[in-house]
Amino acid sequence: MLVDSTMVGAPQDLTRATGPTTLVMGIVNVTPDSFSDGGRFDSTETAIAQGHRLAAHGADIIDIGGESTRPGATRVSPAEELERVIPVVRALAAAGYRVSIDTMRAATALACVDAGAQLVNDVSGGLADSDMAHAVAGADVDFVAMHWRAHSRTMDGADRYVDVVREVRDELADRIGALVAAGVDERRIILDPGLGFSKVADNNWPLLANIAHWSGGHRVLLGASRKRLLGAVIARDGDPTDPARRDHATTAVTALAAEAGVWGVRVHDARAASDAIRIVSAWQNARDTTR
Ligand code: PMM
Repeated sequence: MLVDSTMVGAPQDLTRATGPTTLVMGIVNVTPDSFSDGGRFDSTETAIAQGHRLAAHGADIIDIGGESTRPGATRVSPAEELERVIPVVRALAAAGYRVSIDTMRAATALACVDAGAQLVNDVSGGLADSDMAHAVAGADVDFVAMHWRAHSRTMDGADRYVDVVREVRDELADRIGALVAAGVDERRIILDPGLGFSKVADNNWPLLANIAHWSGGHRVLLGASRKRLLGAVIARDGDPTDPARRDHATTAVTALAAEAGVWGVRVHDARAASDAIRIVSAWQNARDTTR
């Protein structure tokens, strides 16, 4: 039952969402070397099984990538990237899930759209491959344009900012300009601040705290899951460098993102994210209907 906001005081289900809620994008890295889950899903079978698991745990979108973007990573060949992702995209799209392809290559993106992907997630926002903007313009897909300055081998050397919020806003605006000039419908562009990409831990927090200042009303995707910015904050006596121990911190970011109206969160633990978003919705609905 949808909540009627005029029924203040009447018995009603305050826990159901009345509007769009933050989407959960579950991560499937078909790679041997991603920082957080490298090697766990690097066979076609384990990757497909992980996609099913994420969907069962509440993921709205399954994001499939075949190239690690961890700092220092070397690139895989286009052929190898395709070989890793295509069977996984095909199987999970055929299962009825909304599939996203995480790639910087136009050819990989197009092949995956042919195989059923509905969203292209490009961590370079179209910068790494000059064919990407035209490819996306001709395809019926949403496009995630992430803030990015350099490939993994050199990105840690491109992390100087005077005003990180303004610079990310301006650099994303350049990307939007180039994409729209190539024919991409601006409404199909989703912006991502690129947490951890060419950013030391402290560069990320102003971007999270000031989403409205750089997103310009576009839909926003956040990829904080298990990243170093979280490890830097929660470090105690234990091992702050173990990404798998950052899931509670990730869930805290998800709740705050949902409260801020973020379109989607890209996470490893779909169940935790989905739970957090439902809790935020219940809280918001009670606030909206009983005030
Ligand atoms: N981070 C990673 C990979 N792909 N895509 C988007 N849109 N945003 C991100 O922050 C992002 C991404 C690297 O993290 P992983 O190794 O855990 O996949």
